[in-house]
Amino acid sequence: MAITNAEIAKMFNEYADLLEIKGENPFKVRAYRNAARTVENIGKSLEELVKEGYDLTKLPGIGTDLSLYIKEIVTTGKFSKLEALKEEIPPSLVEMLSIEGLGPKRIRTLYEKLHIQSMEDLRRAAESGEILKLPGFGPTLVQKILKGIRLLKKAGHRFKWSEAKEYVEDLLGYLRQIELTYLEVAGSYRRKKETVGDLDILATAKDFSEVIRHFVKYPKIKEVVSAGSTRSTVILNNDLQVDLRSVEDESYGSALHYFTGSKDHNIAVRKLAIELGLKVNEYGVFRGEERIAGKTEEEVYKAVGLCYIEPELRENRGEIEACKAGKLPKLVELGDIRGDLHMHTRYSDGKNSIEEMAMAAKELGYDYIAITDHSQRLTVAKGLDEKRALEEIEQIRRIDEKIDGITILAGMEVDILEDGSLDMSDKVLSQLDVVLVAVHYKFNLSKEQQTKRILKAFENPYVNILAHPTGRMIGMREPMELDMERILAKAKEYNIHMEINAQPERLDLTDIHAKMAKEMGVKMAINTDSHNLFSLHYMEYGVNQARRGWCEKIDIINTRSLKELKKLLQR
Ligand code: DGT
Ligand code: CA
Ligand code: CA
Repeated sequence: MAITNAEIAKMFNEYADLLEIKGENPFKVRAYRNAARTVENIGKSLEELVKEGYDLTKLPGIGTDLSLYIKEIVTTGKFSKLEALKEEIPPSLVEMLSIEGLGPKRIRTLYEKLHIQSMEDLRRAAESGEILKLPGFGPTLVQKILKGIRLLKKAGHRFKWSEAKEYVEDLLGYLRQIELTYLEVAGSYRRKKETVGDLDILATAKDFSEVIRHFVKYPKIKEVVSAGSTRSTVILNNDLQVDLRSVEDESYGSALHYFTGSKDHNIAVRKLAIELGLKVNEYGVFRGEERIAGKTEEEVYKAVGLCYIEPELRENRGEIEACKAGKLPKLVELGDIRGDLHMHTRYSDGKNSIEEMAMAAKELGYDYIAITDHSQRLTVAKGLDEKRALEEIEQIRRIDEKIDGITILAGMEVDILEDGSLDMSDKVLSQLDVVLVAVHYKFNLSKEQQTKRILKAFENPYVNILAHPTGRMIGMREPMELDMERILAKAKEYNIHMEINAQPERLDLTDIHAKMAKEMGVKMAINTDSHNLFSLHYMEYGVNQARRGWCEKIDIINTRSLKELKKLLQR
């Protein structure tokens, strides 16, 4: 693992902070800070100096001990003394260092005098005014501390990809008002992760300082955290952090690759490079001093003996091996989708009529949709009893007859009851074109019970699709405990398909489960579960998740023609 001087300096500074919090000898603390400064400023890679056998003690401020620590860090990537010290000190105290106004000395005072060990302790002491009694702690500082705690809390918050997208589109539009050579959002956003921590934007331009000046004037900014010559960080009104960076055009591909991540993917790529005697970083691929690639990502991959890998696959979950074996998937695309097999109407808890949903889907260019209102147990959703179900089927048939250019399939989202039986009679199920089954209550059964419940439901011969299989709601509800492998094996046996539910807070199956399903030969349907005609476009989020799950067109049943789909809906 290559390590930069900046990373080494950071470790020494962190170590100095911890020593200071601990109340160690100030001379010792200063020695590490000096060493950090030296490391930052030598202008030559310490890693290379160590490789060349250079005597590090010749560097200012580096004695025998420090030279050994540098060697340790360069060879292992770790500073064991720092790791050990971290064990000793409550992690919250370290976290407090990121609060503006709190340095190691003040944190030590808080710990010693008021026994503050957690953020909660700190907040209470700040709010009660207790902190004011300490020497050097005035009202302005207390306000700063309270604000810092709030910011830290928010930092733990991740944004749904769909939420981030709204901001991204607006922000990119704004940035394009000035002349840019390249502009791209990298990071987890580009990898289409279900949630993103922050946005990492990469841009190049003739005059980058102008880009930064323009960027920090974006109207939706709440706070400009920093604005340097090649880099700026801001917080948007919704608390989403955005990092904007620039590199030279000739490094653009390398920087895009580096900042797209994931970190694990980058590390794996870097390892390959090292085996080839190359060095990869955000500036290029180098053989010695010579840059051999870096303008495009394709070039970077080629230089380390790989083909281009789609961002959604860059998680170090086998993509590098697959590429080498010529087995990378050709990922499904939004344009491959020919219909949507899960949506609700006013017959249950939807907001639009069958006709309105069909017309909206036709606008999207779909060949077919399935109307899948809820069954009776879901009383809050005005679920259908047998009589109303039959009535709706009749309606669907009539409207399908009337509307040209799209086929409306009669379906239903049937509740799986606690004992695994279905909330609708076979008499009704036998008349439907597609039957979705789903769990909507009793999410907390044991893994064994929950798995059995679903497997029991699969035994009903009319079941086609398991909707939102784990029931998770991002940030709100944990997934049910399930033996997914057993469920997928049974699904394969019975020709039942899994849903990738495209609702931004569901995205269920997850990427990992989707990959597992694919590997086990289970097909999936990407469905929006729309409750009004405006959410039919959620399909994009489902496709993102499918792509992260390595799915190809062939793995997804609603990429098929109606005729082929109907075959897949036979058991
Ligand atoms: P996020 O923001 O938490 O959703 O996830 P990312 O993947 O966007 O991570 P972020 O914003 O911390 O960093 C953006 C990319 O920069 C990351 O995907 C890979 C690269 N990167 C960041 N830190 C490191 C690092 O320490 N080593 C390597 N190799 N790459 C890094
Ligand atoms: Ca990020
Ligand atoms: Ca970032």
